[in-house]
Amino acid sequence: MSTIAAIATPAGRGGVGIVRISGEAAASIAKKLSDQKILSPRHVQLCHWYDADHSLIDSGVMLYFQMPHSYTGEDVIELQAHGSPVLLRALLQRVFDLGASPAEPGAFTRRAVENGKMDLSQAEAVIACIDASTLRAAKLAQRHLHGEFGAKVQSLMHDLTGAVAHVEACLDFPEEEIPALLFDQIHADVSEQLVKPIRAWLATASLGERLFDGVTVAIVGAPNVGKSSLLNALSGRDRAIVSDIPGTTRDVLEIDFEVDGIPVRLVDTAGMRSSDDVIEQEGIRRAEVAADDADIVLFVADASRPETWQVEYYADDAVNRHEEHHIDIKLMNKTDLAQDDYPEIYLPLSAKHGIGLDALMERLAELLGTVDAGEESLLVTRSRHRESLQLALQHIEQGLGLLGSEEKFDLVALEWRRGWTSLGEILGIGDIEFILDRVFSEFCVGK
Ligand SMILES: Nc1nc2c(ncn2[C@@H]2O[C@H](COP(=O)(O)OP(=O)(O)OP(=O)(O)O)[C@@H](O)[C@H]2O)c(=O)[nH]1
Ligand SMILES: [Mg+2]
Repeated sequence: MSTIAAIATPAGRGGVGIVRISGEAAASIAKKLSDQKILSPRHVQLCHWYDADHSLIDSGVMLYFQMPHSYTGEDVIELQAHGSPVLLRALLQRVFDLGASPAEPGAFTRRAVENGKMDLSQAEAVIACIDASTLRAAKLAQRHLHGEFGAKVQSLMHDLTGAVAHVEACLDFPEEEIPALLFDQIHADVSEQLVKPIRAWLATASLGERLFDGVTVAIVGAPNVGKSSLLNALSGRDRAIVSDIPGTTRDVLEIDFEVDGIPVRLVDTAGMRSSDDVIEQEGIRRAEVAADDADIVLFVADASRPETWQVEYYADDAVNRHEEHHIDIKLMNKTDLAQDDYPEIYLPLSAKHGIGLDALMERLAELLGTVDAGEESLLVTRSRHRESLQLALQHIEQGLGLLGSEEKFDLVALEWRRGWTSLGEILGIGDIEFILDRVFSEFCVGK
């Protein structure tokens, strides 16, 4: 494999910038580049790095990780230079001139997988760690990185191998010699050790994926009910313009916050009503789209104006298809002004005085399924893993269905082998070139 190099720190200025080199030529490139002619593995070496004309590019710290004790499993050099984009580019160019080639996104981690340093699910945890936007998600990714997730897949694969072995052993015997009870036992074992846990595991996927992908929550309702006030109150920032003039918000406004560690994009929209104003009409149209696209829709009404309570209030309006929207939570705002009887379905709120926000957060958490997360380390967090688990389950269940009929042992074994392959794909076992391409396309350069 060629020797690769890239800047591992993010683009832009910073205190320190790192150039990473991995491969056979890494050490010799480092020696040619610097005034340090003896590399000492796992030691911090202060050095100067020079250009071809012997002019100084930068000075800093060099680290040498000798194979196989490195991230990639190859010889790795890290040059910790000043975080100047121009100097880092010059340093990297010099490394290229000395024989390294540019690293593709994720190339270092891909080599780590190919050299057996980590399995594919751990490599995905690396990107998940980097991409996580809440601490809960980042901590979960850390646990996957340390192999708890992979270990569970391996134990399923182990149990499935056992089941295949049992079935295949039966193939070698004439039917009449196989005790009928044996099949009941295999059936029970596979149901208990594989079907049940995989089903339970798959049930965690919606929360797991949400922790990383996040959800969108749209706030809709009539003008002047306090939608923008709610956005400000929830985010704790004075972000949206609030006024007593109906039709204040005309555009769609988004802010990011979190509910129980789930990243939430909160979307404020224009109040819905019929309007002759073309700009307001466009705002209302965008509000419709935002509500359509949202995972969760909050409907806000004004306690002091009963005409804003009914979602049907909008129904006769040509521009408004509000009734068609799926509304998840109905909120009665301005309960500080009026306590009139309103339908029980509404959660009471006063966005202006911060009342009712905790109950709203609780309801949101409930809807997002964050409660009862159970064993966090075992959450399925990636669609790729979910798809492989679903496929594995399908094959295992198909095999189970065939188990009753004795002529079909070979088909049972075949289905279960397919199931095994699907599980293996999660860890990157088997013919995985296309899976590697899919996984590593999501990485950044230098990782
Ligand atoms: N008394 C009281 N007034 C509130 C409350 N929430 C909002 N208001 C007031 O209601 C008015 C409208 O609030 P906004 O947040 O701008 O309402 P909106 O729904 O975003 O209005 P549009 O953008 O026009 O659709 C402002 O004067 C707010 O101060 C509340 O809980 N109690
Ligand atoms: Mg508004």
